[in-house]
Amino acid sequence: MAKTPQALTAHTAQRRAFLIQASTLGAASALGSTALAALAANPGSVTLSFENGERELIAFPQKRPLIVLTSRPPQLETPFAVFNEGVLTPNDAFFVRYHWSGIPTSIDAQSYRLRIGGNVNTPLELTLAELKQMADAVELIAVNQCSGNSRGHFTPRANGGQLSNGAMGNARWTGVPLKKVLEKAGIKAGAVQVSFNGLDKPPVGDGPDFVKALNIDHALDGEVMLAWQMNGADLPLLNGYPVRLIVPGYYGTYWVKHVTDITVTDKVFDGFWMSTAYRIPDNSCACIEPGTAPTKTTPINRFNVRSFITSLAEGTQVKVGRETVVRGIAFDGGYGITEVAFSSDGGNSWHPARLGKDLGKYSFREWTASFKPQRKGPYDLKVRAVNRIGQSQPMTALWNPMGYMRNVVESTRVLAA
Ligand SMILES: Nc1nc2c(c(=O)[nH]1)N[C@H]1C(S)=C(S)[C@@H](COP(=O)(O)O)O[C@H]1N2
Ligand SMILES: [Mo]
Repeated sequence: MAKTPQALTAHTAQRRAFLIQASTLGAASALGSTALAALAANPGSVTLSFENGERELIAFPQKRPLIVLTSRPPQLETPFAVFNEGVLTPNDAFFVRYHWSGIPTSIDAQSYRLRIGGNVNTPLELTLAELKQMADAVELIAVNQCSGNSRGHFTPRANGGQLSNGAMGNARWTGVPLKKVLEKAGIKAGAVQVSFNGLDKPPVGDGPDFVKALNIDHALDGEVMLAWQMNGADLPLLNGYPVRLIVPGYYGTYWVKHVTDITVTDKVFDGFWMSTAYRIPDNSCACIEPGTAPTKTTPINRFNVRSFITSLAEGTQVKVGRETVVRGIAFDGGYGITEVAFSSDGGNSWHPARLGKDLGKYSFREWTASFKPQRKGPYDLKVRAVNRIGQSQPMTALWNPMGYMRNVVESTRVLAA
């Protein structure tokens, strides 16, 4: 396959994949649900806009064709065009991330048990039905985003899966507050953290099992949830059936899937995935000079601010003198997006975008802006969001060795003709 210039983005590749597909089917060339249906028929491949960005699109169980990073275990990225379908990410298009290939391939909801133990008065062992009756069900719209979302766009290259911008998704989660379940078990004095383990395992038994922990106050904040539904349907198997943890505003690494064991600890949990992996430079930008090593690290935590144009792909042609409504999404770690600015001249001048419906401070926030090119030629479109506490996005990428938390202001280059 021909090498793709750096300038192309994931959605250009996606669009090109569709056009190839459309031509083989003799279909019309509107990007949207028709495009995705066409892709489903014969998924093909895409080229992400960084080195070695060629990826297959494959439909795993309960999923439409998604961008494959690895098959064993499944690590699947959402094609970027999906984010323009709506503000909620459909279950069959939601990204998938696992660390170990020992994933459950079928789960019996009848024999599933959730155990709550450790530093508690009354250890519990709950069936799925019992968990669902533990408290009134609550719903929350929240973004799940992998720490390494967009990692493939870093230069110098950062270690880890070379992902474009599709390791994120926004869904309506249904479940019970973790707090209610922990209160039923009764937290003993001296509790420090709560750890979470799921059904998946390292393949050979000698790697560190994937276990994550939250501080006790965080676990009891009333927002962290044990969820069994997303977007009104059972969780897809690959997204954590029958129950997963929802940690609003926090990176996906804490959102443990197929959770079976919740343990209250009386000291800081020191498993590999907390003490060694998923750590960021312990400073205000979580960044260091490219190529250097951090002196002190801390567990990754809340999302920073991000925003994307979803309605126009890189390389799209627009008409001179005609108004185009540009649309996109913005989100942050839960303070809420208060402002989105749009630029059509590479960031020289900025104009406020209109914010769409507020679906809660953990959700994608839709925005629109009008763009009316007055002359022929290329335009560099940019978008930049600000949250309630004034945090925004950098104009140049902040680097760290694992390529976490990328949130640089993105560019979408279009051509007016
Ligand atoms: N059991 C289990 N849960 C897990 C993981 C895992 O490897 N095993 N990976 C975590 C990471 S790093 C991410 S980004 C999210 C991704 O959630 P998704 O696969 O539903 O998109 O799951 C988290 N929960
Ligand atoms: Mo992740």
